[in-house]
Amino acid sequence: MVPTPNVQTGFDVDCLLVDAGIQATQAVRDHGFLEIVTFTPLAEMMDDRDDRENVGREMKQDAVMTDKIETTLDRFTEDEVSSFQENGYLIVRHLLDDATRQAMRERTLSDLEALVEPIEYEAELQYPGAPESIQAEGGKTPRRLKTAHSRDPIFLETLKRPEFLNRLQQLLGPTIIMPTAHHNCIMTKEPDYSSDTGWHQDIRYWRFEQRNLVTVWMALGDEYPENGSLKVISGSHQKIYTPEQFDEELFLREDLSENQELLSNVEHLSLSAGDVLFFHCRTFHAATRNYTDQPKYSAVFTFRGGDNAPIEGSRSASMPEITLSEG
Ligand SMILES: O=C(O)CCC(=O)C(=O)O
Repeated sequence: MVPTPNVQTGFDVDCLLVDAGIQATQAVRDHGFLEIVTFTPLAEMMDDRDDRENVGREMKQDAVMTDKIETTLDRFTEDEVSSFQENGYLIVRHLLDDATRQAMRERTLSDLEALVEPIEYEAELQYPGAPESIQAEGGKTPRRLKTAHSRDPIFLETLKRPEFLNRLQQLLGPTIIMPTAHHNCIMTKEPDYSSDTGWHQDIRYWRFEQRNLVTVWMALGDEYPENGSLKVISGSHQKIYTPEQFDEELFLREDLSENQELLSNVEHLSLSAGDVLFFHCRTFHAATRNYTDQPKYSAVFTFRGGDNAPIEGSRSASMPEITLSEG
């Protein structure tokens, strides 16, 4: 099998850029194609730095001119958009640069240390594995740090970057609005007292004019099945379900024969630190508790387009929204 050549680009390292260019040229020569696995929005990086402008332009031009290059610049490729539409989710590897990820992680650790509210505790939801009550041993184990956007400007600053915003616009249209009532949190999965989340669609408790929202899930560390990474059912966002397929909390009933075909198509996702998962609000997903001795953290935000207002009086309309772009 021919190995997939790849190139990593970085924010701060000039020589890496030059080096990346040499590697890229060599890879295309050797293999006839190139996959850029880590991308930094070159245009943005270079626009900020006049003295580097020419190098950036040349590299960008090389990238678009070379046949068969598969690239993840600052937007999805057409294939990626099709893949998202077909499967209801898509992972972009290393979309989050290391410095940003570390800053998000540090904020997470300091807010956890001081238990900065608002926090949702595992005990509140009583999912399998959660402590019995807030007073029980491990009862003060957070499940998510809520209102992430107000904890640190880094979250919104990052989401406004072209590599996030362009992609959201490709999926939702030119206007991108972030409801702060949903997700907008740092999901935490602690080793000893975390819980299992059953199969669900996020839209189950949300109320918008259309059932069309996209969630961005940023891995602040590695995520894999043992520490409770997400599992998804590919294509499940396109199907129609009857109320009988769900339990009273609107989890998919795993005991029903009519749900078995769906449940036989589970994909276990693994994310490396800095990978970003985009998924549709109707895509079924679930996760186990964290079976390792290290915590897992993910920053999670949800977005709608301009033509999809929350229904008045619903929880979805109960908190302010943040406009990231106006079409
Ligand atoms: O990480 C998990 O346990 C799942 C979280 C989740 O699906 C959600 O909050 O919607």
